[in-house]
Amino acid sequence: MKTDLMKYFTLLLAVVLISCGKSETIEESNEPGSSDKQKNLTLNKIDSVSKPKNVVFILSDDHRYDFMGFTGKVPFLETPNMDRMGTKGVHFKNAFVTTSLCSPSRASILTGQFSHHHGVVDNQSAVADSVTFFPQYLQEAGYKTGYVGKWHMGEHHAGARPGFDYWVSFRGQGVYYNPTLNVNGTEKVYSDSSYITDLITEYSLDFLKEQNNQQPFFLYVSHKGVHSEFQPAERHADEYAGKDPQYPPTMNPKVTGSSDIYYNYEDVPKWVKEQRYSWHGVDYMYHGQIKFDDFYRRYLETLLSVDESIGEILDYLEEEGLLENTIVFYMGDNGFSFGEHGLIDKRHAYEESIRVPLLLYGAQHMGEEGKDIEKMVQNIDIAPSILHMAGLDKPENMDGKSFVPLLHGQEIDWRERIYYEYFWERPFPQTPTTYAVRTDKYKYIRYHGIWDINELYNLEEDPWEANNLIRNPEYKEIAKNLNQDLFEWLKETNGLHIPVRKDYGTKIDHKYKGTY
Ligand SMILES: [Ca+2]
Repeated sequence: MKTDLMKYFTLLLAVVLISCGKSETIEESNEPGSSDKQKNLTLNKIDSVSKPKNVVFILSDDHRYDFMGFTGKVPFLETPNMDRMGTKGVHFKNAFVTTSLCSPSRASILTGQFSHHHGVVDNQSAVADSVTFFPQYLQEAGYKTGYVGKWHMGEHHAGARPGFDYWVSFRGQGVYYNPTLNVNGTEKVYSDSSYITDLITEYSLDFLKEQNNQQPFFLYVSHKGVHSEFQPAERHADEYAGKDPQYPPTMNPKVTGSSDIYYNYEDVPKWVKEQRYSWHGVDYMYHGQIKFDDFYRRYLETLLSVDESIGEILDYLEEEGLLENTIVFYMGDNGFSFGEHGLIDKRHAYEESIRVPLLLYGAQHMGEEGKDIEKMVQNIDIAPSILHMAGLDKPENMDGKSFVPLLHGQEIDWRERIYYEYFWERPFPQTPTTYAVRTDKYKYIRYHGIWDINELYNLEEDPWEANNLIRNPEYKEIAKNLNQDLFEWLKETNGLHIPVRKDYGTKIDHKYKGTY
């Protein structure tokens, strides 16, 4: 087992270094549409909020929306602390990202803006100086703010970014074991098999121990787990050995077994069929170096320490009586496919990629216990919502909207569709530039720059997105309207441009290996 783990670690460390373009960080600023030069950090107050809430925002990496114990998706998976949040707090059952990739999504969370607005469109771009992170407004309003964990927007340093009084982070993706951390400006090198998730928990608790009920606080806990070099804590290694993964019905071109779904493989885009045999496809995943079943089990094992971390933070807040005025968030930065459409990873606009877990706890401020919210919310809503909890109105340049009224069961004008964008990047050339619009019932996906078929799904009848209806005459008007709607959104939000970055990094591309 140890040898296997070492091999796995070495391989995936290489992947991480490559996928992050570590040696060639692109630092660009003032891209069209990304500029918000105004730095007035004073926001209007919301009178109805009598006392600013403390907020702990816990983010995990690549955790898909349904892999939690209480959803029942994976029968043997146990996540008691996510279950505690999901069943006693608030479960947003329809939470989505606007771009399913680490850095762009993280930037959207921190700014309340679409990727084409904040300008972080890939995993290499740094954030322009003109961009404002919502904790900067909290600081201005008198909050004590802390950041612990993965930042991953610009790889050149691990130092403190604007908006935080307390700072613990690392460069880029970091590592699971023996990390080098920047702890409030001091480099700390671990060499004692310290595990990153546990360190993030410890530093988070250190911050919380300095807080009280006198000054409001905000803590951003940003996990490395469960990003794709999946390495569980030693105490969880092999926890799920021998457990069988569930293979989704679209994993193979011909549906087999007990599934009775109709898989319209003829109308699967060519790029999806090709990606099956690539770094991010089930037929040649990680170029043959990892087996699907092991990959699946390690992901779940790695998730266990994230769940424990949530539990430690909840326990501390409860024991200290801080939960009275504190709201805890748990969210993923993007989803992850495990075989759906023959794919692994994220980026694309299928459900497993764009959906994320989103749970809130501290329910005494949010109505009855164990509330499910069906309305579609997105990563761009986090910043306006947390500002709302602090009694602050969102700034005009945020694209998202506070979902706090939904927590209180208020009838408000809410979005009926969500939009999605992903921009092609050189290290993983298998996935094209993608736009999508999704309603409660339909999803329209449009690809840019390739000669391929677009997609339309009836999600109510076809939750697996197995029957592309784009060529079905009965759905032609629906596709046309959604297409028009998509482009109206892009026009209205200044998104009618494709951001191009300087060429960088290594293509993870076995077909045209070594070429420029
Ligand atoms: Ca991620």
